[in-house]
Amino acid sequence: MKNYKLNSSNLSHISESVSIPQYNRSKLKTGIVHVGIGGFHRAHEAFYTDQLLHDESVTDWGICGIALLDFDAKIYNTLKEQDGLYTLIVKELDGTHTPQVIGSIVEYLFAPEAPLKVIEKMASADVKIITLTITEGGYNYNEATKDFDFDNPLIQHDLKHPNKPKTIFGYLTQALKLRKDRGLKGCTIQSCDNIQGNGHMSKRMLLSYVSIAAPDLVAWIESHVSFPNAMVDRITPATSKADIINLRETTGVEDAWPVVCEPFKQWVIEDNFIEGRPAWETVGAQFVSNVEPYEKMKLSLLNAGHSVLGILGALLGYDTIDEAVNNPNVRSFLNHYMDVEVSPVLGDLEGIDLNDYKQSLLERFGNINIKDQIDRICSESSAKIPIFILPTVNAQLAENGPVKLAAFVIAAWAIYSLGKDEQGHTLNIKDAMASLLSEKATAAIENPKAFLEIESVFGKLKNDSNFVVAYTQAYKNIIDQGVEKCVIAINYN
Ligand code: CS2
Repeated sequence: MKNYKLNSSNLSHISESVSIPQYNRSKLKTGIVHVGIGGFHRAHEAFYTDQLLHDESVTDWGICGIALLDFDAKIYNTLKEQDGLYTLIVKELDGTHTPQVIGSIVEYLFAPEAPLKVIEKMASADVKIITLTITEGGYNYNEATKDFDFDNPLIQHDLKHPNKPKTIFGYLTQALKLRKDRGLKGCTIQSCDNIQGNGHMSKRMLLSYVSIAAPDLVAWIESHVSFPNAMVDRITPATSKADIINLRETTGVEDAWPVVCEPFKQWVIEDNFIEGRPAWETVGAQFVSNVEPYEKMKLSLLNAGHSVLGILGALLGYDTIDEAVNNPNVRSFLNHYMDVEVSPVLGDLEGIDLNDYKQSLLERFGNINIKDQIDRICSESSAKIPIFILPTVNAQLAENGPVKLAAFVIAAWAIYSLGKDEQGHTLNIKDAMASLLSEKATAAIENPKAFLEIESVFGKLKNDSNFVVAYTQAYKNIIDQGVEKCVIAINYN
């Protein structure tokens, strides 16, 4: 088999071994600007959109992918060399791989190199939707103040240099200002991040910033921009070297950065698009009037489940989520956490069978082909735990309900933050708050409660005696006996 570099001119050769976009990419208008072109976007929104573009009457919804951070240079360069094309490899449950070339990203920009081009693109009359995957931490929300964090030096930079911004808030403000000044229409800003009420959060954070950066713009945004909430889902591990080699060896496609993902996908979107939208429902997305129950369910079961498996699994020395969930004691812990502490606070989930959902999560976590990295799951836990786990804890505490298992996970996280697993191997901690976490974790050796003092993560949780008692006991037990013995000994009644 001959190898071909993935790019537009090689598509016809590649089509013999892999499915390729069956539509004319050069005819597409860019109707969507997407910020954050990591694996998740390319396995999710860009995939749905690619499916939709196979209907050749759809020509308004090409995507311009924006790499926002310096760190994203590599992905930008890859997309540029490959004319925006990449391979999505679905890792099926039976172990087979289904590779497919995705063509919906038709333009790409590297913000640190071309900030004005990015602002112009976001302000373009053809663009109706700006979508975001900027991670949980990207919204610049401070849990302690429950507000926008103006102390962030990048935000201070953007206030001083509006035409050379570094954050999403600086970019959106300038682009919306141009739209207003030019008498153009507004647009939709659609978050695709794992945050409860992600549309509300985007709106609130953006308006906080605009109220200082460009106060005259606030009212215009309120009447010209919509912020739909959405629940997004598809497990997308980091691509490994083996994935790149395997793709080349089995198909001849040389793709510098393919994306791998599970077969499952879900996108539940609030139908609130002020300037129109693609008919994503024709390719499997669901449009509903209220996304909240779906978001809550996904964040507090799937994402929290991931964090539970990731943190306990890391201490146990595992590398991947399937290893953790396939340990029967850890699995049983997760099952009890979901049933006893999470399910009761989810409220009414009309039309959803919660038991089926939880069962399907265990299957997805257990997919041994996915090999989702525990490192990926535990990265940025300081931004994830407040969204995935603490709302459940707070809801339970408000009702005097059970929090023992969540407290166990937080205690395990405090021990994880010391940087070693139970065998003494170094853990690869990637977290914007890594140094504070490590400092508080060290203080916690003498006084476990010290870890809960990180208010921007835990809020006032340290003042709740029920939680503190359960947490402190769990901390001591894990130090004395290790995670496995503790989870075997836990009394779930
Ligand atoms: C994960 C998510 O980052 C995490 O901790 O839980 O990336 C998860 O895989 C996705 O939200 C799945 O939709």
